[in-house]
Amino acid sequence: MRLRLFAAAASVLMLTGCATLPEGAVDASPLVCPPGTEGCDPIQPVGPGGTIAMDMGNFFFDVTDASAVTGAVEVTVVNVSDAYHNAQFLGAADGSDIPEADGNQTGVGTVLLFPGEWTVICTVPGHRAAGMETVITVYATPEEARAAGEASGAPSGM
Ligand SMILES: [Cu+2]
Repeated sequence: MRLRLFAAAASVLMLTGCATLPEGAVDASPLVCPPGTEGCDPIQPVGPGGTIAMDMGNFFFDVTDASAVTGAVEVTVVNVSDAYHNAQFLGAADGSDIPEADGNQTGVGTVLLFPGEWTVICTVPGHRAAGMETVITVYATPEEARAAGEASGAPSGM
């Protein structure tokens, strides 16, 4: 038993021992891209976009229209409660809005989204934990969005 432990420890040492840095790597620093420099602009989704609409309240999101295709997506949030709420798409591309609305108001924001499944939360402390989290799918093409809408029987809005 003692011998086996020693062997395991030795192999860990050997593994870490192999991770020697190449000469000069210690002095290397991350590439800095001055904004606006060619080839250094943030990667943005390209596509027709589309719309997402959802009700939000204490403490839920209820998605009423999700026919979004990658690109600049117009997100409408209808606040059906008395309190402020918002809808942040976690990981959305640089330049995205966080759609928000005061109590009993409607807000609109543009969110830049790649295809995929997006987690949406309310950023007011405690609201996500209380239930304000949902997942919305953004499709790669209008055809894909339409097919998904037909498959689910939900109106695609397109
Ligand atoms: Cu909220």
